Amino acid sequence: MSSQKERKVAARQTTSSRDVEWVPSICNFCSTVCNVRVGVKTIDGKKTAVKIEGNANSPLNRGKTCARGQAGLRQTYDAQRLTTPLIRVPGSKRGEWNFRPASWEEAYGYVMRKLEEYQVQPWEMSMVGGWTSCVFYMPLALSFVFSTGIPNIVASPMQQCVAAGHFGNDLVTGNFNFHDEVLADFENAKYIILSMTNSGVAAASTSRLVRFAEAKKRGAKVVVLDPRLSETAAKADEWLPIKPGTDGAFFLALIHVMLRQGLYDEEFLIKHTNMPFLALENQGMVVPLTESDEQGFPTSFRVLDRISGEVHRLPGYSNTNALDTEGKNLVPALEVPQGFALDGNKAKTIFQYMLEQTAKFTPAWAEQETGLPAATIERIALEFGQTRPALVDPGWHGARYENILNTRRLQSVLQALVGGFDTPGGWLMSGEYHEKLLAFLKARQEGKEVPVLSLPGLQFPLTAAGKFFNPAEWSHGHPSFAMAKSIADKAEGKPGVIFPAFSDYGLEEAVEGKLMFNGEPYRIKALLMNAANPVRHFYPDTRWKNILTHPNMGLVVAIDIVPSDTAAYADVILPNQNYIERDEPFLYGAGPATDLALTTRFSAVEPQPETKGTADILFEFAVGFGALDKFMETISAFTGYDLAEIKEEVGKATKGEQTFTQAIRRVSFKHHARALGQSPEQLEKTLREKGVLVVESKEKLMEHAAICRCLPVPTPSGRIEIYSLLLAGFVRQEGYRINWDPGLVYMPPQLNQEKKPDEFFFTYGKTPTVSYASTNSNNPILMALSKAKEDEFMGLWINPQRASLLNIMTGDTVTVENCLSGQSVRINAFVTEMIRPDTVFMSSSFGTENPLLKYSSGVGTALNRLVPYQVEPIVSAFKTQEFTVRVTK
Ligand SMILES: Nc1nc2c(c(=O)[nH]1)N[C@H]1C(S)=C(S)[C@@H](COP(=O)(O)OP(=O)(O)OC[C@H]3O[C@@H](n4cnc5c(=O)[nH]c(N)nc54)[C@H](O)[C@@H]3O)O[C@H]1N2
Ligand SMILES: Nc1nc2c(c(=O)[nH]1)N[C@H]1C(S)=C(S)[C@@H](COP(=O)(O)OP(=O)(O)OC[C@H]3O[C@@H](n4cnc5c(=O)[nH]c(N)nc54)[C@H](O)[C@@H]3O)O[C@H]1N2
Ligand code: SF4
Ligand SMILES: [Mo]
Repeated sequence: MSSQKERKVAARQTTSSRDVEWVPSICNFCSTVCNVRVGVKTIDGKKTAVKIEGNANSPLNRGKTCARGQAGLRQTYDAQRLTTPLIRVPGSKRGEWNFRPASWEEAYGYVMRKLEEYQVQPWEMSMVGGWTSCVFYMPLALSFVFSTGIPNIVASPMQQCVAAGHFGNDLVTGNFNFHDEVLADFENAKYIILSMTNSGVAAASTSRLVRFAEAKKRGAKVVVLDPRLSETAAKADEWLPIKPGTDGAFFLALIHVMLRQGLYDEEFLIKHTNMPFLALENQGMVVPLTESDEQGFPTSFRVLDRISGEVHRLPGYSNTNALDTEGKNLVPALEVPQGFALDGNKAKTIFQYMLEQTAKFTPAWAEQETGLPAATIERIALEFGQTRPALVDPGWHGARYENILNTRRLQSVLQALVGGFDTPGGWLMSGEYHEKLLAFLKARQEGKEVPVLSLPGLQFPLTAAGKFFNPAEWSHGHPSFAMAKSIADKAEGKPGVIFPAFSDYGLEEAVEGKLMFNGEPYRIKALLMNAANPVRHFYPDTRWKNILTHPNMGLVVAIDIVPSDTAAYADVILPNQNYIERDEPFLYGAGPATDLALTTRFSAVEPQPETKGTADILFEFAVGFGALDKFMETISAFTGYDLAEIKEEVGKATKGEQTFTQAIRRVSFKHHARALGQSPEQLEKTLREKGVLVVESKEKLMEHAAICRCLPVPTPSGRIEIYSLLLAGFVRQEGYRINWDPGLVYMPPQLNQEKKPDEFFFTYGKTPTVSYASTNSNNPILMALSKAKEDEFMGLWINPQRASLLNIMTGDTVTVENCLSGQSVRINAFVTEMIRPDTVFMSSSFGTENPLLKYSSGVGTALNRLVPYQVEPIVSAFKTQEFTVRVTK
């Protein structure tokens, strides 16, 4: 579209609001997944989207959207959109953008030929996906790889986002917040602490922001830990400019004070956590006294009953410590008397062990670490411990320091001390999570298996990712390349990674032919990417450019909407229907909404004629690989959908009577309609009208499905695990390392503390007007908003104290050099009091390279040109701030 034509469409789009039809959809600009409605008008005989608004029926975002969501329809009409398959011109290099338009048949034919030419074996391929692929196509992606024998998926919301932080939360609570099973109930909390988070709440994740705004209105006290005055910190009652990477010390000091002053919910700790469990010293570690079954799951624990003064056995998996294995009522003691012994061994409770472990973490100690005054830390501990309900936000983006898993775990422990799970003003589990947990517990009782995708909380990743790690799960005997790399590391005496789920760990070595497995090279020769932009979103950019341009890489396929920085490195680009154009293949739970609700997207406007849905592309590949039957069987096994129904509907798709997307969507509607006792047509009608169907309210769910009070959680013990049994398992498996200490420990960030005046701690974060660094940056409206705040949004934040020493003023171009890796970037300075003097900050939202993206290309500085490849040893999360930088004018 010419820009004149673009302006004409834009002008028409702002005319009268009559004759607008509203079609429900789900925003696709960030993983907050707000429910929206798309206003559609017929212009020149063509349905055209003219407005996007929040859906007022949504229990998630309550009718609101952020600027990015509202400006979303610009993506649909982006003049740079991919509208036809493209094949790289022979003789050109990857990265040059030299493509010719092709038909879908040609594109598929090209893919099949290349796979044959390079003799690509199933394990020599990897899928690569962004959060969109994860949230909307997980059932298909997992089924696709298992039916075609591909043991590799690299997923961008893991290593560089949620994997480490959320795993820390999940170890305590048993849920799986990676897929958003927790929503903090800000609006009912009276005291809120937020750490290392900004866009996850106020800048902006609408579903949280609406609740946060309500909390502010109701007068909750808000404390924000952030080295800079972020959008969220600006709305706080207290901004604590903490030294980067030391949040764990702050939380430990809070725990220290609260445990000693009795500022905890005693009944909750006694009943629903493992604090009263009796533990023994064993090889230098304190471990709870358990019996276990053959698989190593605990079958009993011991506690000292306060009433009888006797030791009782508790059932292994349960939500409560108030009943022993014989059903007798107990009040377990948090502390046992000095000299207490069990079977001749000195024993204490986990609570007492935690008191010992935290003894040194005084506010005065934390002052040394965090740079925050001890008196402030002490006061906040008292305030937090005495105000109910008090809430510490679980946090969202992780991947900054090796200690992030531990830090987020400590936040969860703090939340446990105030007993704030599934209670007003606490951490509320999503409706979908409650539904899964109920079904799981029922199946467990009946000795039945649960479909993988319906497993609640941690059970899901442990089972699903476990399949990728186990060579025996694959007929060709290869685990994922990431696990192969970890096995190779250990053989060389290096630590490796325990749980490299959906990770790119070892990918470069596999492409270069340097990764060995069972005495042979484990190669990766082909990549199939959907909604992924690793050249911009993985660290560092050069690593992925090397992977993509390496001569051993036989085939790169990218499914995208726009010519992204990564699509430029593909051999074949397949254009996707965009989010307002497409009917999705499934009904979904409404994100972290606390009501149990169903939602989906409805096609609002005609898709670009030559674009396809992701499901249909996967279907064509499954057919091409001769794996359709297995694909259908796996979808059924993973989702619990009826196989006969899948076969019937997909049969029509193979005959060309409907698309594969339509086929699976019909099965999905039938499946859910059956459960609701209504017809699929009725369900579709309701969803088309409302966009969201609330199946059971939060209030109802709380009556019979609240975690802890009513149901055990998916931790190994069913209790909230302040002492982590999973981490204790890592110690048994791998030997001790502080990273997996099952108790309460501090891991300082690995940062040079003796810095010269031009050396700084490095921090980054997101911008309210941009999602990630690419999803919607080529949007003229959003770009105009970003440019209106250019200094603040695109500049390097630096405090005037240091800036004046270095003779730097706002607008000056400075070089930022990574003191660890030597990588360097140029960026304009933004001199401001809003940041600690020893720290600089930059936005992670800019630096697009592909010149075809005319509004965003060349604007700002790319974060991943400064961050080296460094990962931590539990989930291979990136350590994106674990270095200092030198700033020169
Ligand atoms: N530099 C930098 N890197 C980051 C971040 C950052 O802020 N800056 N954020 C990190 C975080 S928190 C996360 S969660 C990840 C997110 O990383 P991703 O999930 O990869 O992020 P997106 O930008 O949403 O998507 C990547 C690609 O999907 C394309 N796309 C968008 N919509 C669609 C669609 O409907 N269909 C298809 N097929 N493609 C689509 C975009 O054009 C883009 O090329 O990135 C991480 N890495
Ligand atoms: N506008 C916008 N909103 C989004 C997204 C988006 O791309 N853009 N993406 C969505 C996604 S996928 C995610 S993961 C979330 C991410 O949302 P968040 O997890 O909230 O991440 P950021 O917005 O990057 O905020 C990080 C904040 O932590 C601060 N910080 C850096 N280091 C430290 C430290 O050591 N200690 C402390 N206390 N603070 C530190 C930074 O200054 C910054 O203000 O946002 C979601 N919402
Ligand atoms: S927060 Fe904004 S961009 Fe993210 S899903 Fe909601 S409306 Fe879309
Ligand atoms: Mo993220």
